[in-house]
Amino acid sequence: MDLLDSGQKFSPVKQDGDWDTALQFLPATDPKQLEKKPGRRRRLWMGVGLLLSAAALALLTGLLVWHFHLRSDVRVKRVYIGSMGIRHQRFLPAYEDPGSPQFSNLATLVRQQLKLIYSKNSVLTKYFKDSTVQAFSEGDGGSDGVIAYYQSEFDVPVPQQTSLDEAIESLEQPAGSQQGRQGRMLLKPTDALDVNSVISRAIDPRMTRTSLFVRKSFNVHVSKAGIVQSPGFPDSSYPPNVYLQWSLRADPGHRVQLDFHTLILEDDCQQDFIKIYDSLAPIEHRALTEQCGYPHSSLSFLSSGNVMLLTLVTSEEKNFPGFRANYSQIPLTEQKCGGTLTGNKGSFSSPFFPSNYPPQTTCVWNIQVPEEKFVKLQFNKFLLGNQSNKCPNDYVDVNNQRLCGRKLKSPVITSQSNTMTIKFNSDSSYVDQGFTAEYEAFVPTNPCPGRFQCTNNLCINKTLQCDGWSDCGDGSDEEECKCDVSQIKCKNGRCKPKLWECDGSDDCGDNTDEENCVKCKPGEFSCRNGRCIPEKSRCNGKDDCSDGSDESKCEKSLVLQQCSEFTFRCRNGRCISKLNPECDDEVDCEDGSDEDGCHCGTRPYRSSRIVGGQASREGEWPWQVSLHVKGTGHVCGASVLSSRWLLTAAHCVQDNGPNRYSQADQWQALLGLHVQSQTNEWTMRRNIKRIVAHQDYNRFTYDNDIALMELDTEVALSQNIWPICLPSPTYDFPAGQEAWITGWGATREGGAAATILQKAEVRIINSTVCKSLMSDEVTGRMLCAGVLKGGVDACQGDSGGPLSVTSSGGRVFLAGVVSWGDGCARRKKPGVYTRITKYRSWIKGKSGV
Ligand code: 4AZ
Repeated sequence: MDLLDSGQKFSPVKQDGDWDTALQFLPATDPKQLEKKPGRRRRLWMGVGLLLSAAALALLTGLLVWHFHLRSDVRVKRVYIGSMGIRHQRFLPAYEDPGSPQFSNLATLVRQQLKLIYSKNSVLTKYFKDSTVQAFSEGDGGSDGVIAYYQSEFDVPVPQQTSLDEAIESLEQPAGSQQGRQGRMLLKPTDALDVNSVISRAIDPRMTRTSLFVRKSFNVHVSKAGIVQSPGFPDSSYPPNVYLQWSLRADPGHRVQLDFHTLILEDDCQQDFIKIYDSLAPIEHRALTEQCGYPHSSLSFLSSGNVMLLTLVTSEEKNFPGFRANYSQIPLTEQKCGGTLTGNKGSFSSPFFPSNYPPQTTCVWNIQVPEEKFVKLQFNKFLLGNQSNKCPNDYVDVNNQRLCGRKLKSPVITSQSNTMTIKFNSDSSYVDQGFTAEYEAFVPTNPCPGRFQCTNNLCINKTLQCDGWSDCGDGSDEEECKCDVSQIKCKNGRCKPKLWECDGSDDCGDNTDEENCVKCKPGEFSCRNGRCIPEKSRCNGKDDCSDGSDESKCEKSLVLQQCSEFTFRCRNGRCISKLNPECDDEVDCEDGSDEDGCHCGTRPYRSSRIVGGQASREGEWPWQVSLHVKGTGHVCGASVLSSRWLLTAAHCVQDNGPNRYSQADQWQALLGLHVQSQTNEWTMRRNIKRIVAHQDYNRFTYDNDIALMELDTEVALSQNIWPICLPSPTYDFPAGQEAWITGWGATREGGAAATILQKAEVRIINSTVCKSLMSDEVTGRMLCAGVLKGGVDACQGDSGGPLSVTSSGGRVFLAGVVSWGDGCARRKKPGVYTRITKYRSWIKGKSGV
């Protein structure tokens, strides 16, 4: 279900009476062009009319083709947005007011100067129409410079558009060219202004859409901190078909800082988006970011100078709540990056981390450790734009090797001496969150004293070696292990419990534990039902095994003739072979149903008890709910499925002596809560209208421990309240996969409940192993997760809460609901969860989600 489309409705705001529709600072066409013509009504003439219309259409198409492609004299309007650096010009406060005579005087000089510049190029001078100056700001150089922001309009024959673009770009001279510094050659004795740089780019075409009938600009001084928000926020959605811009100015010698508190726009950036510029005009060259949808990266931005431009463009349909952002200013001198780092270990990060780094910034760190030692360095977070060859934009340079792109953890980089130099560089556009790095000195002959050295040079505790998990990240701690009698030896050298052999899941990582289960010949595939088929018949779209097992877990999605328990069923009833295709941002079903209802499982940008866990950050688990019994307080957890429905455990809603927990009026749900008894503007409190516990819940065995709760009124989804994705019946959560448990339950067996929402990482545990470990029965409708050496688990009060798993595409799916266990966090006693894949159609049937 598309939540924002169906359940949650954000009705478009009525246009505000005082909106300035007259202020046209970007080209817009006449909205009358959009009016529909009245249709023909008389049936008798319909046939004739259709014939004539077809003929007219053909004629019109022909004319248009001739008009635009064959006639070379047809001209189109082309608009360029630019900035001009002017030296030896003091910035006056009156330059901020376009109505002041000082503004007009300087604007006239800039327009003359632009005309002069264009007159020196035959292409530009031929097609130039006019320029307008939109704003001025203080120059980069400080007291004696001004930057003018302008737009120039050209009328150009269609075939000449490219040469016009080239001519405009040729105005920017690369630094170090024959004429010297950028733009310096533009100065002639006749010039009225001392111009030192000119940058122009064609405007983003989405900003000149004909449908944008409202255009408005706001000027904001950020010397006093404040808030900018989209019209109507948070009570109603932003208006359709608008171009809005906020010009943010800090005091000279300061940067503008803009931190988004909330940003919820339409998913399609072609329709609705915000774009932020390191400039007062939307010059593509100075764009810092473009955002749409519900981003979960850092949304805190800094300018390089004292100005920033925020723009919002919306379309006719699908309007969402919009945004709210806090602005402030910080002194330019506040950025302390780079320097000499000494000592045996330490850490450093890109400027302003975890905010996005500012553009046009360079920092250099020199690490110096004692003479007999070498340096090793690891980036823990590394988010520097797109990976590209030679990293021409933003990069980190370590020992003269450039790194860029986005990775979670880098391999360890080592030096061959006691020094290491790291340089960070950002260019003029598109920023990212940056990096954090740790360094450590080591003795080259003994790099990991008392610890195990991974192939990637990481050091880990020796106890983690050969424990079945890959702790190094490159698997080297699980290679060449001596296996004990209770283990099997995988071909790749790893040891795994014998119990995991032939259980249908590849625990070794090279499938050794699943081979030879049925004696199939080499080159054959063993079907789940014991049959042998040629290996090449796997994933060919045909059910060669007759149980479908050869057509599951395929990398490519093929539409299959037959469905099986291992394949994903599209809404049109056809099945596909790809593993976990739902909400992976790739359409696999012919009817697109694998990507329907995917407004779920994403986290807000800000992310930024359980036993053995740690406090989570606010907004990190927006689907987590605290269920309170009125007059008692927190009792159980739950997960948000939609703006109306929650999912919890059936054992939470069973009558217990005098406690009538099965009655909806006993409960209250707190959504968007972080700290118990500390609600804030994001916390929503709702009464419960209806409880639907599973009809086959067994209070002795905890089988079918699942229940739905319907809220009495819908909640608005926000950065702290967001649904988790539900897996389809064939979604695969393999043993060994990482999962997270969250809740306000007890922090040790028999202990007190947590105040701050806790989180802990566990792993999915193989069902055969789990059944052998637990004293009570674990059914196929249950799923085990935990840490077998103990110490990490869900506990009393966490029941009903989510077991969250992040898919390869980055969305979070609900693998389980906290149900039961043998105590809490005991060694070899995993937690037992309700297996959600078994209840997908039950949930759909009862709630419609
Ligand atoms: C409980 O009592 C409970 N260790 C929940 C989970 C677990 C144990 C007890 C799992 O709600």
